[in-house]
Amino acid sequence: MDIAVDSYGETRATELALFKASIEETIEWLSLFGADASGGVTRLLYDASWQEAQSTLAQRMLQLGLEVTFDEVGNLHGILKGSHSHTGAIVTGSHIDTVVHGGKFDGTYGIAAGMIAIQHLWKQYGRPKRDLHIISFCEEEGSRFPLAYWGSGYITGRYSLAQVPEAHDLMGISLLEAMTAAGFGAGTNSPKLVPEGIHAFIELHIEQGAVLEQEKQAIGLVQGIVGQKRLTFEVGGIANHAGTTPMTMRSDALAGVAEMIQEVEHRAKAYGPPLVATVGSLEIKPNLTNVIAGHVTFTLDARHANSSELAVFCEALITGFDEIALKRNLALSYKEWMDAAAVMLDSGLTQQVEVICQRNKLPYRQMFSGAGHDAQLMQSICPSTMIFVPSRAGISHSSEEYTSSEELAVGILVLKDLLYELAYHEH
Ligand code: HGY
Ligand code: MN
Ligand code: MN
Repeated sequence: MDIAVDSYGETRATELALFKASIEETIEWLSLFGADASGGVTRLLYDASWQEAQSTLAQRMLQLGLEVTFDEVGNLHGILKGSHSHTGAIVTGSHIDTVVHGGKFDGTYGIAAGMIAIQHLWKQYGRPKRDLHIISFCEEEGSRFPLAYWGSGYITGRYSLAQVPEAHDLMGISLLEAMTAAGFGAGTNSPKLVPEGIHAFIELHIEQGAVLEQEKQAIGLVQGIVGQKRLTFEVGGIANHAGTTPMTMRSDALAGVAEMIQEVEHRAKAYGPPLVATVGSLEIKPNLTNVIAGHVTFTLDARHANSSELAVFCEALITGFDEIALKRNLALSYKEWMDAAAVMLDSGLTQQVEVICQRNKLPYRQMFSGAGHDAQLMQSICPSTMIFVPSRAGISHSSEEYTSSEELAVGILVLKDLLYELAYHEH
């Protein structure tokens, strides 16, 4: 998409070309950490590729001249100290972890863009008034452990090391064990670094949907982020011989779960947008051709722009599951391990971004985010906003995830202007 950024003519065009080259290089470089055979990226909290990505990012931030440190849970902080630090930091950033076989841009873009924007601001305007503070959040996806937003949850007080949540990965390794093995946790030399009195948080991110591309918009102003619940269900039946067990004498856990999954799709379609509900993972035991499944574990991811509607939908769905289990003589239990409330982001910051888009004659639109983000938590401790750039065909959480470098560069231009307004002028 060719964006006419004509307000400053030559200057902005040169800037965009620099941003384009830098973001292309940085995204390609970061995608090497956890590059997998599917052509995607798999970087899970505290695993080897995660450690490599965070430590080499730290090196890059040091080379930029930032003050660099890791906090207790492994969030990476890069700070350009301001002349009036006490007036509250301007924080930007996103998450370094990915889903399994994820894309190169989800999370990574916001970190790389923040580094590029801060580097250019420092060069062009010198030291800011407020600290310019970038965070590479250690975990947002919930891909390795049944727990999400570990990084921003630590910063915002949702999680604390005084009570590390009981969560194990598929290998049975606990969050505490993995964190300790990676050199983090209470009592390590990484400080408890929770930036005090943040003045504003900005997250630049790919849209992960198709709206901006379809409407040929360059920028999405995110008014709010949907609420999200994630639950794991256990369904117990009776493992038995596939050949000798009559159809009328079975407690088939998998047949029961199949009916429950149909129930999810049926109820979600009947409820209507913006509600979405997904069963994304399934584990069958003993998972053999000639054995009736005795136990099935599956997950539910349900989202809605209104938290109480989301709760009503999930309660009704679980009642439906109970009825299916009763009818089929199955045991049903579940654990809700994520409940992120729908949030409205800061309208004042959104208006500032809107004026920047108008000044640079960028096509933009207001929108809601169907994906969860660290900004969803940061809004609980400081005014927060998000800036979206288009995703090709709306694809994300896939090796097909793509945004052109031109579109990424325009996002950096908007981020840079907003950081300039917030950090170099004290309001
Ligand atoms: O799943 C999400 O909404 C986000 O990408 N973590
Ligand atoms: Mn994601
Ligand atoms: Mn993300």
